[in-house]
Amino acid sequence: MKMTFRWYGEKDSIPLQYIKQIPDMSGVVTAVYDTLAGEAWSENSVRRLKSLCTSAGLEMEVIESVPVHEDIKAGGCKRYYYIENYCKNIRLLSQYGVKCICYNFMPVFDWVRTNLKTKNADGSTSLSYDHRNILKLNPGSLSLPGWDESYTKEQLKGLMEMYKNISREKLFENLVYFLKKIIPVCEECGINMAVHPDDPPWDIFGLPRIVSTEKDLDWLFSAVPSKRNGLTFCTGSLGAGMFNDLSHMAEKYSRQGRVHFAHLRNIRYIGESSFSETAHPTNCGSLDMYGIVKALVDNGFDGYVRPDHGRNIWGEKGKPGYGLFDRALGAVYLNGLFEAAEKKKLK
Ligand code: DNO
Repeated sequence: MKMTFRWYGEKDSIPLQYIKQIPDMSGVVTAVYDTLAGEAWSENSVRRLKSLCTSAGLEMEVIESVPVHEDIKAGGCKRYYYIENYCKNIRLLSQYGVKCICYNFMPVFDWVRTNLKTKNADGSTSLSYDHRNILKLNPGSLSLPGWDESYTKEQLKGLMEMYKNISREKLFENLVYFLKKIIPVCEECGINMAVHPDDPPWDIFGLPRIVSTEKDLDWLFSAVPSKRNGLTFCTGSLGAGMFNDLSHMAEKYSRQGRVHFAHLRNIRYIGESSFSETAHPTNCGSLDMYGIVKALVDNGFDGYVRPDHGRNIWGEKGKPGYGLFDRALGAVYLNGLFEAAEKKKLK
């Protein structure tokens, strides 16, 4: 297992040196942010990112994300062009030592929360999602850290219209079409694709979501059997659905060699389809973090891990979910869980 930390490139307020100071940190998970979603990345940008990481003593083996253009998701007429660019990006990244690419296939919107600053009793703040408030949000003015918006606000309306004609089945077909084109390139380049589950794992704003449940994942892996077609096991995303049994899924998909990357964070259920993000430890939320880590380790998981959204603590003014302090605490806690699970396995 390699512990990593998400870094938003040179514009991130967190210096690479601080990330390096987190004990046992192997590298960063990053991306090129100077290019529109769907376009080919420039070699200069990738080279620069890599050299910044290397100078800080950090690896750059995971990219999150290479965004998937809406034309690919919707099966639009320019998808050939965007898939071609995607393949170019895979090839380029492999030349710079990248081993894993995280992406998502959520139409239009990436992860969604209804409140970015929910106050906790201890004075910290967390991201939260209350399903009753979702209809009050204006999709046109939403934006969260890390969203790979491949559209302008003006195009948003058109996109929402276009998706009215796209069923779950069609979306799934488009995902399989995309994977069948790019996986051979991944095989050639030694890159694993790790789809990020829908967050939260249900349809939003009337848009279908198809990477939410065990059934969805089973379909996906049987449609494209190559082991290069894998998963980002995101506990906070899958776990937001009470219907997902995370220890079982961690066991099953790591045994199948599908888990290339894990986002490990905890949430607390505040209703059937509502939750608040918490500190990482099991005792702070509703998910059994040790049970999940143990299931991964016992079943041969040997991929990348990163702590996921943290609370904002100690007065830090970071990007919501992506400050330094709570994520660093999360990394240290997760390293402890892995050490315990790995030693137990050897006994
Ligand atoms: C949210 C992140 C997501 C993730 C993308 C992957 O915090 O986990 O934005 O990076 O869905 O494409």
